[in-house]
Amino acid sequence: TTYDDCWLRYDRVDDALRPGYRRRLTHAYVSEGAPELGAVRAELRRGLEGLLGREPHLWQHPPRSVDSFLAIGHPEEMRPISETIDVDEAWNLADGGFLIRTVEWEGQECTVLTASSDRGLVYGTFHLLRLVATGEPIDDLDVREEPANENRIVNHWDNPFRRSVERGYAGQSIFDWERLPDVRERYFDYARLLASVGIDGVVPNNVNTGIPSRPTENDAVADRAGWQLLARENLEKLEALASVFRRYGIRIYLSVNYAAPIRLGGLETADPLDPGVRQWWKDKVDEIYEIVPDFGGFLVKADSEGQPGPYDYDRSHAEGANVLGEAFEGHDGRVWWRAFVYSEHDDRAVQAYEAFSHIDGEFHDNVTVQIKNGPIDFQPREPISTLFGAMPETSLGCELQLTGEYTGQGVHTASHVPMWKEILEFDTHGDGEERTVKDVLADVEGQGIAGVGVVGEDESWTGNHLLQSNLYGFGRLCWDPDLSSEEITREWARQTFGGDEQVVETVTDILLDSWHACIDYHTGGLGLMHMMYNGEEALENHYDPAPWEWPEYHGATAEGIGVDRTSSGSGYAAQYRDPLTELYDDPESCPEELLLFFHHLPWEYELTDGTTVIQRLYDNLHAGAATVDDLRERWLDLEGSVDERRHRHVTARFDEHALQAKRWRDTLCTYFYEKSGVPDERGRVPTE
Ligand code: BDP
Repeated sequence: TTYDDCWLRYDRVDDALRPGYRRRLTHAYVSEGAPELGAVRAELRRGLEGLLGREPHLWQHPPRSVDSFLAIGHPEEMRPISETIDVDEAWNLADGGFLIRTVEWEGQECTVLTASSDRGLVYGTFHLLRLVATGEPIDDLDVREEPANENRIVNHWDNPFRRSVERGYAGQSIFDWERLPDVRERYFDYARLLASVGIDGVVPNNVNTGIPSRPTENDAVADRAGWQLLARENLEKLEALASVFRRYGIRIYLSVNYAAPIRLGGLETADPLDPGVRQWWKDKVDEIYEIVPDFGGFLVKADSEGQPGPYDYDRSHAEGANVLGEAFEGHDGRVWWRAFVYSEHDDRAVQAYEAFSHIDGEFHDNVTVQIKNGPIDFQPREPISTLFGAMPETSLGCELQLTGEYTGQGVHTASHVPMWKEILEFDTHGDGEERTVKDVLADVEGQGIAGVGVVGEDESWTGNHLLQSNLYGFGRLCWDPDLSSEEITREWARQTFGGDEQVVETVTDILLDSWHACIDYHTGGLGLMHMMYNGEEALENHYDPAPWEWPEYHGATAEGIGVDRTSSGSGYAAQYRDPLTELYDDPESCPEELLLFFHHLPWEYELTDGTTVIQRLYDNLHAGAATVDDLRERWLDLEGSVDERRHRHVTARFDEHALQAKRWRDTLCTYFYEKSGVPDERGRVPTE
């Protein structure tokens, strides 16, 4: 292949460990039947050949002449499993869960891998291969794993046909609709990457299904936008894609356009209460299932940024979503309805809550409301969306962004894993007691986590080799939000860069330190955000600094900075449950890292340690850029320990990252100085 294997490199394990692994894994008795078991066998061959230098012998019955073997299958299908494992325990595992145990069977040692579902066997296989790839012992296994989140989905913002990727920084879309139903090797490899970390759903097309995101002058493909994927001829293509992902236990979904009954069905209206519209959606969903029997469902961006929706007919979002939910009755599918909706309110932070909190409990069972982690838009750090504490009667999904739209776009090394940890661990105080976002999510049926995709045609998949860790970390956290950022990052580094401890430690530390640096040089670290350049629509860049462009987001004036979002200001703080409202309302108790998100304060307002707001901004902006220099140095020190190709690639990214961090630092420092007239105590910010 010409593209990278990411964390599935399966580099040869240490000589000292190899004999032990070989003994246990060279003979494998694997059940047959489901397409997933074909994937299990193929991965064992590929993985063990790489790791152990020898392909395993695959058996269709228990191998008798060997001391030790691996058995993979469903609890009742295979005697070495049914006779050594509590079959009920295995059947009762949540979908995707698996057991791996070391047992003795008829005088032979046996490593048993079993699950309640075919995808569980796939996950278990990847888990076992990961243990080997990270040098863990496998002689006495007792593993029981179940996913914490029921749905773990990647949302691609890929524009079909034109193959551009909205907010994609790693080249063209990997999905080639013109050539489908021909399938590409890349689909298999992508499915393997996803399944290896437990992701079970893929939405291959952009939520913006109607308007092309990057218009060109002669836009011949504008009429071949994502909404057309629902057309019969494209459903055949969809099935070809689904047939690849199905082997890895992954279901395919579609982003749909709310006006599809008009655009595609030729109806006069898309009013959700119109009987003809209801029937049209029902027929369409039935038709999809005839072609794609394990279709996952729809993702909908409605009434948002130019997309049509139920507001066009004066209907609520619950009414809008339920017509789709009903269409899925009798099918195992789900509607993911995004809460990314603006309202009339001046403060954008307030808006999604205004549109959704009052319709809690009104959604059909098979509708999930998908909420972005923060109230603005995937900024380097945001407070956690108030909606997570406000919709106890609704299936909720949390939407995260894997791609670095506002965190350096495939160039900057910015791990999102620590940010996601902070989000999932945040206590919403939902029902008056401790309820973290991860608990809120885990408690209802039909819930899950969705991540906006990051891959493209680039040989590195993600535009920067180190950013593969965000795809890896996303899957691992969806599976087990209790894992620490450090565990996840180490695991990833070990599989991606091999067993040299110095390399693993350095890469892990670089990534763990990268998020704070990113916050500091992009925002000054006190809760400001959205200070990026937008530009002409066709160029929308969101990459360069331009604090003058959207002053309403930072509120800088001659007197002070920040936005009053307290209960008596825009009211955003009042959308939280107690005691959060109180906490954020008072600048004395508001956490410093969000202070200027909630408060407009004088430039020389004193922080707890006596430093002024303006001085802290200068200091943080400088600290962020300095950390990037340091991350770059640490990476440069790995020259010779990391293969040249990847070392050179990441070095080039770091060179640009270091420049860009200084550009942000200098632009923001100068802007704040010009607004405030207060010089930097340490003389770093030019005063003329
Ligand atoms: C935005 C992104 C835009 C997306 C939108 C969304 O910049 O590209 O279409 O979020 O999430 O802010 O729908």
